[in-house]
Amino acid sequence: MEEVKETKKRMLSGIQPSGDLHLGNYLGAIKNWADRVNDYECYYFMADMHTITVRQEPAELRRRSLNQLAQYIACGLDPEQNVLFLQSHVPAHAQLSWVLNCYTMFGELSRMTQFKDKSEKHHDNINAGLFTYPVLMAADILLYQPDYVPVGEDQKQHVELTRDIAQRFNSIYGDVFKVPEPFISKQGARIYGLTTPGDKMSKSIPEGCVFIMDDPDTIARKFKKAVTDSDTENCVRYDRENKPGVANLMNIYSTITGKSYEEIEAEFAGMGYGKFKPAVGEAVIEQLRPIREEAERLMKDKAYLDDIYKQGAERAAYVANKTLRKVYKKVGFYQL
Ligand code: ATP
Ligand code: LTN
Repeated sequence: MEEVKETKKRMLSGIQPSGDLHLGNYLGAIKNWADRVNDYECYYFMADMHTITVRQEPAELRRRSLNQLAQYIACGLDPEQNVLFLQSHVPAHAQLSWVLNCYTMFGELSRMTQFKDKSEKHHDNINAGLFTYPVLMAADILLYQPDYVPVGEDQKQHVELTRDIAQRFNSIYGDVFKVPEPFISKQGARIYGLTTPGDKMSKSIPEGCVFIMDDPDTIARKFKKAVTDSDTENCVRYDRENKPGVANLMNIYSTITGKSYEEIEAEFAGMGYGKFKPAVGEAVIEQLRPIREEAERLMKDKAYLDDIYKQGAERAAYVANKTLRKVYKKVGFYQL
């Protein structure tokens, strides 16, 4: 099995354990990741070190770091086939980050739009970590020599900076790092808020956000309250421009059932939104039910989750330390 893996391209991505997972995260990201496992060697980690650039409640961070692992596994990320680990369990991330700090320019970091956004949002805590965050992210990536880094559009600038840092380092010391490509999935469903179909589904608008741990009644209620459209047509028809709420519900329904928009229109012809909204809710409830139940079961099994994190950290550290040793040697750190 290991031999087959060697020939696969490698993928790596980080996820901040900063909130509960929702339907947007699931349909837009995790479900696709789970489907990729046969084609790539995949590394996914919880970026807990990144979350403290913004103040966190320590007990909450600890809880989410474990619960999110349970939720990712329940969503289909098999811990045997994917390397799943917690960033702070692999010290090489912090170690390489320091070295890369010395190969990253102040001007480059000043241009990062996320830094500008976050320092506006958290103007009372513009700490140095917020500024050097992209360097830690570059270290996260380069340690594993991945071919691709699947990220959302908002992280593309950070992956491009990572490429620049890798190329700069390589031009001085030879081929130390693989220069990775960002992997921005085009067909990745973009799910919008149920109450705000103009904005992406987000935990910051909880009324319109379906969390994967929501119970069936809560999900049904959220779908009942979903915004459809302000015309009087009351007809299930795909029109993203004029009927964004209906289009969003159709997209959710289509992604879950595999039905095309035409099939959905035919299925609900003459029925109106009163029937359509609960039907989408029902499909989501049934899709999430086994995930929630499995996550609940795993969340109670701390020993199992600890073991996954332990194994993940070992597998990750093996690869990461290899790169780190090479870097330390190249920059001239005296080796024992
Ligand atoms: P938010 O904070 O707005 O609730 P998020 O920040 O939790 O969303 P991220 O942590 O940025 O989400 O992203 C995790 C993954 O989920 C990313 O790959 C992102 O593209 C994806 N994602 C997040 N929200 C959506 C959505 N509404 N539709 C599709 N994909 C999404
Ligand atoms: N910055 C990313 C999370 C992240 C990441 C990474 C993604 C941290 N390190 C390495 C890909 C590769 C975010 O906020 N979504």
